[in-house]
Amino acid sequence: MGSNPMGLIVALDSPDRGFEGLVEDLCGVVDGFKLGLPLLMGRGPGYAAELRSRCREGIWIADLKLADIGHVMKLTTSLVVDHVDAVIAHGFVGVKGALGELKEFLESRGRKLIVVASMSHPGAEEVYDKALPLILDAIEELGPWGVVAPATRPHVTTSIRERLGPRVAIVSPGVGAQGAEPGAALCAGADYEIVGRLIVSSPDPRSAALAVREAQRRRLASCGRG
Ligand code: NUP
Repeated sequence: MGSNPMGLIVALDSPDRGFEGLVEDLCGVVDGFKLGLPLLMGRGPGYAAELRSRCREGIWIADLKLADIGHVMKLTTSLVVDHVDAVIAHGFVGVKGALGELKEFLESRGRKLIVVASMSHPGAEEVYDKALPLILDAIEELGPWGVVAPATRPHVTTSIRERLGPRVAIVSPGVGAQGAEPGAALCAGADYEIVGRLIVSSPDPRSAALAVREAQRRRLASCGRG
C-alpha cells in the first residue's frame, strides 16, 4: 500500500438519520465510506445497497467487528457481502476455524478482509496493546488486505506498519471526535484515516471533509510523506 497517503474514509454510524444526501455530497470528495453496526442493524443490511447506489466510487466497508467462529462470521457477512468491498473482523479470534474461513469466503466473492490489530479508545491499552504481538502473528499468517490501527496512538500504528511491512493497507480511526489530528496517522504509516462525527455531525459535511483533506495535506507535508 502506501500509494495513497491522503486516504479519507467517512464513518456512517447513526441509525437515526438517512445518509443518502450526505453520501451524494461527499462522493468524489472522500475515498470511501464505512458503514457501522448501529446503521446496518437499525436500517437493515439492504441499506448498504441503497447508499451505494448514490455513489459508485471509492471503497465501501462494512464495519461488522466480527468475532465468532468462521461459520457464523460467514453467515453474518453474507447479509452484506454483495453491497460492500470489504468487511472488518477482530483479530483476536485467530486464523483456524475463524479468520481463515472468513478470508476464504470473502475472497471467493471478490471482497477484502480488514482485521482489527488494535483499537483507538483508551481501554485498548488494557488488553489490546498487550495482545498485539499475538494478534500480529495471526495477521501475518492470515495475510488480510488491510488492518485497523489507532490514529489516537500513532506509535502503535507505526509499530504495526513496521511489523507488517508495506503491502497491507492500514485504516486508522480516531481522528476528530476521539482526539487525533488529521494526518497524524498517515504520518505514522496509515493509508487511510477514518473520520466519523467530525464530518458527519458538521452542518456542512462537504466543507468539513475538504477541511480534513487540507489538514491531512499540511500534516503530511510537515512529516515528509506529502
Ligand atoms: O478502534 C477502532 N476505533 C473506532 O473508532 C475501530 C473502529 N472501527 N472504530 C470506528 O471508527 C468506530 O466504530 C466509528 O465508526 C469510527 C470512528 O468514528 P468517530 O469517532 O470519528 O465518530
